[in-house]
Amino acid sequence: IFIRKFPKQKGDMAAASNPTSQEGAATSTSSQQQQPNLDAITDDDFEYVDEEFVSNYTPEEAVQPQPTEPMIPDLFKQPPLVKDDLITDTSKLQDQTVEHCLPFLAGQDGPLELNDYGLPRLNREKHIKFLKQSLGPLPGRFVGMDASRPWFLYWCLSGLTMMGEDVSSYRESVIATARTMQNESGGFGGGHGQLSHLATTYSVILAIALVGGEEAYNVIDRKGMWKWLCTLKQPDGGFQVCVGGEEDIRGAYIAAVVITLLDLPLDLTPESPAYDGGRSNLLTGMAEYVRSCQTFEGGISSQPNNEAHGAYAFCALACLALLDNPRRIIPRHTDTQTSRQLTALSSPLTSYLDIPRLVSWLSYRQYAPEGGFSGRTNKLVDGCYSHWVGGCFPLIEACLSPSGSGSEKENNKTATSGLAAAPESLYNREGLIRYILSCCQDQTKRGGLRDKPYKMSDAYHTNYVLSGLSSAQHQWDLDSDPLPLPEGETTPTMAALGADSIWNVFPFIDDNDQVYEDSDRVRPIHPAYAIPQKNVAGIRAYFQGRSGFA
Ligand code: FPP
Ligand code: K
Ligand code: ZN
Repeated sequence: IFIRKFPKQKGDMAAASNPTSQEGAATSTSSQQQQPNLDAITDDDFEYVDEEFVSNYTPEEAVQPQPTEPMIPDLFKQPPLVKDDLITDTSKLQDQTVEHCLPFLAGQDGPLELNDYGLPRLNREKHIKFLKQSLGPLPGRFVGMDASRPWFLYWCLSGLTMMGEDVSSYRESVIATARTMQNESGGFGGGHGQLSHLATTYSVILAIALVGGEEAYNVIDRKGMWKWLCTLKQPDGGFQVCVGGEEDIRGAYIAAVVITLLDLPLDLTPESPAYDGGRSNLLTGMAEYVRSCQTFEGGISSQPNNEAHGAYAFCALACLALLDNPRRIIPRHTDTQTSRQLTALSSPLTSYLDIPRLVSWLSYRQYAPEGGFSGRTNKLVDGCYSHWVGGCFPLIEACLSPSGSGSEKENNKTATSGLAAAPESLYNREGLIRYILSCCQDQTKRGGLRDKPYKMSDAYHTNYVLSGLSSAQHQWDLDSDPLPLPEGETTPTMAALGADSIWNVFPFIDDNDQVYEDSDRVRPIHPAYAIPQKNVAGIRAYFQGRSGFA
């Protein structure tokens, strides 16, 4: 039996229980009816109603409590109450963005059917159709995106997978396409004859993992990949994104993904710029490189001394989470009391980020009333940061939670719903979900998801908005404690210390704040690889089975 909460309006209750009360009549203007004072609603105004029970009642018997208007908290209905007096181009754009978002947040985006909380449903059919179309031949104006063809594969297959589609029927076409993109010198380019790049290599490998199957895995030239990665490895621990290209934190994250998914040998070839006679390997100095990208703001930049940006915060956390157990490697001791509390579980020698500062920076990324995240200080909300910023929280929450909290949660099932009580979050999940469902869906027949209202939907935003929705709708628990590091080591030089971490996932159920129906929950994806756990397990199992380059 599903138990569901219906909000009741304070005014209705007062009128029903005390018909002689003048108070309601005297103060109730029509505009107040449209805008009930939500602050005046207390917990007593909510009750559990058994839907089955209600539906078996005749209308005369049952007064079915219905909200008179969608339950939208003021936080998501009004411009910010505290504002800076300084007016600049930046502040004007920010104000304009709020003006654009408010009607969508208030459920006034056309004649849509809204749920009790004022939110449109996830328009799966339209988004699925949009992604399937984006996988097919694209019009001529997309010629500039030619080198991004592998990205389209990943974005579309990943988005479809999260919405519950079986993408194995794309296996043959992914195999044929990937073959043309692979270079003899290792790695994948954006198309036939294009230079290998880590970004295109990452998206081809994830696309292969998503369609799955030995024939697809077998396309990857592991030996070439290993040699190529060795030529990208730099003496300071990081990776260039292509031969002679820039070294940045995307390179480090993607290298960690490729090394662990393909179970590559870690030895460096003598051709590697980082080769030092056998003391260093592919992982040496990588975590230090990640640390060097944390900025004065607490966020992470693409390279040391650049501006902190959400996309790089995800790369940093996910990279560390693949190198070692996040509980050990992510936090770093500092002298403040908060830091001591937050890093109580970690060892000072082996952890790499100042988490209190990073959490502070990440928290500043979530805006009200928009509810979504921006990518950097003084910039605008954008749906894709639902993943780049939102995707940081499962990694941070997991590394700060006590070990084994997943199984504890199972035992704490509440009697009424049979579901786990919602733990606290480091960000406002309701706000993000409101932004995604209200502002990021293209409700025309085009479908797809987008940056913000009045922007065009595209495959990139469709995928990353859905990834962000997925992380907001799930709770991840790291179920493994750090294994001891090898004798004398203070830094990860072994693959799989992190990639082997066991993660448990639960639907995030919040009895107070779940503002969407369970049918609008998308599938979970691995917090660091950003594809489902079963696809990670499939490709890893295939390559772990082979020693050397047979
Ligand atoms: C700014 O764009 C965007 C960046 C500085 C970084 C973008 C990088 C990624 C999205 C992904 C990197 C990760 C991998 C794994 C390849 P903008 O100025 O248009 O947007 P903004 O105003 O929101 O900052
Ligand atoms: K942007
Ligand atoms: Zn974006």
